[in-house]
Amino acid sequence: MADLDVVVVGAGFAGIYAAHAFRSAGLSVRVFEAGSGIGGTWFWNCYPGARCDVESKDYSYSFSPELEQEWSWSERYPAQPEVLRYLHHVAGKFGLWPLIQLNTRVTAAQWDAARSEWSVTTDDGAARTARFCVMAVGCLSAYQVPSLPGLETFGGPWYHTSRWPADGVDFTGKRVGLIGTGSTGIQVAPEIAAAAAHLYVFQRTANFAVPNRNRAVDPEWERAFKADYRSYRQRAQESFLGVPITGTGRPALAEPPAEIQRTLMARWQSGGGMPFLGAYTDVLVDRAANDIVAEFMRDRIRETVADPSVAELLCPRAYPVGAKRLCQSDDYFAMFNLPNVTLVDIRSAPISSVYAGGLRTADSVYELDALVFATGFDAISGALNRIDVRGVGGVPLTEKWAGGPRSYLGVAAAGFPNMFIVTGPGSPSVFSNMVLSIEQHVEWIRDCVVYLGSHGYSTAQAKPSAEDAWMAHVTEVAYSTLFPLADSWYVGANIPGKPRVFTPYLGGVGPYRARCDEVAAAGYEGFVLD
Ligand code: NA7
Repeated sequence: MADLDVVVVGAGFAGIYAAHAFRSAGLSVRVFEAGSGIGGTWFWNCYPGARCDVESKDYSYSFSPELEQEWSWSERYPAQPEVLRYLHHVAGKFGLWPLIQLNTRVTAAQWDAARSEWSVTTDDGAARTARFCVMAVGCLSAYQVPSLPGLETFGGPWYHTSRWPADGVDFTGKRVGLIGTGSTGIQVAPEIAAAAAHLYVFQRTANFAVPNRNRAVDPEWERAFKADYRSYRQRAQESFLGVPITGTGRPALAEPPAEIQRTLMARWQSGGGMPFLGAYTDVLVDRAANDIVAEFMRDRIRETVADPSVAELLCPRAYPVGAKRLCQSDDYFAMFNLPNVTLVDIRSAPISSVYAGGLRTADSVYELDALVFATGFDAISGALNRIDVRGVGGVPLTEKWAGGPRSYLGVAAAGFPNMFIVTGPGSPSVFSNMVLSIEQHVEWIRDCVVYLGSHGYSTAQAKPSAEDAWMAHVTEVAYSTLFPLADSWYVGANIPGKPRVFTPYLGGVGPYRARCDEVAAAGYEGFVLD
């Protein structure tokens, strides 16, 4: 008999809720977490300026109305330390600490067909067996540092934003080089600029950013909002993104130009990426509509950045707006007006090497005391591929995914019985409010496990045909939009050699939930139950 009913890998939002959900269903569960604290992505990404780009009222668990009422967020967009405090509160309130083993990295998971159980090995050499293995490893966990020639010779310290020293870094008086201008680079740059003698921002691709208009939560507003929280959550579950936003419901191309400008400006003034991009129905599917919004955003850069040549360099042109994650910042573009900030274009003159005293590009040399990499992640599949997962017949997951990650509904992979993935490839995952999607996935997986037990089954395995059909649907939906036009981490383009597959499901959170419910109601259609 297996040691446990369920092993959960990872103690971020997903693993924490999984611990609660499985235990509440009467199952024995243990969570293994590599970090020395809970929080997953929110534990590791403790760089200055780290902030969620989904509003706190949405980026929070909905499973407990009591939790919902008792917790107060201080800001519209929560900063990393507050997200961690929230997760600690949740773990304490629901008595989850005894279920979580920190400082323990899962290195391997092997399916034992004879015993119908998983054998899970951790880096302390221990092995546990469990009937079910739930991978809650996160979509943005496996960070990447580009292999720059000579990095090992650099005389100063270098950091990746996703492994930031817990006690911070003092850049006072330092010349700092920042590589990476995605969501993370845009958040960390103004913080470094405020302390450093000089900040050099090495930009390969200019990115779009909308203002946050972050602010303290008004207690009056909070009271009124909380009175309606339940029905708000219901609307969120049925929505497209997991956040109920109100668009005009019209295509931009059918709107008079002056009206478009008024609408976009109103949304720009109130801040936030989802309401801005969601203003019109055609922005993410029609290039002409997209161009109107992109030009509006470039105009905002031009009116913010004093030096016209710097402004032009900051104007994104390489991809349709929204096709890469839309960045959010209140101070990134204005930062380039500071005398101690220099923008360096490494698209036209790439970085050639790092040397002891700094960094060389194709046309210049930059003397630096410290380097910061905000260069992103091997997203969605990276964390799972770093575990030696072996399914039926000892087949490695990396072999199954050699042509790109795939799964049925984003939660189960053919050939890997009783293994479930929370927000895996093919799930709305990063294209949704992650917390809401995590709750939906965990509850669906829990219900499946309970169903197996109550119907006398011991295993569930996705059928290859169901997986093929789901991934074909994921691809079809993606290619009906502008998303595949960008070299983004959504398609794995940021990782040299990674197969280009669009894995997040763009069909919407509400329809996805409905499909999952149908599958369950049909006795787990698309699965072989044994
Ligand atoms: P991203 O969005 O993947 O951004 C990484 C940035 O690093 C981006 O500007 C990249 O330029 C740049 N990059 C990556 N590799 C290199 C090399 N080799 N040389 C120069 N520049 C490089 O990661 P983030 O951490 O910012 O955000 C990830 C998600 O977290 C975000 O989408 C939110 O969902 C939260 P590129 O664009 O590839 O030219």
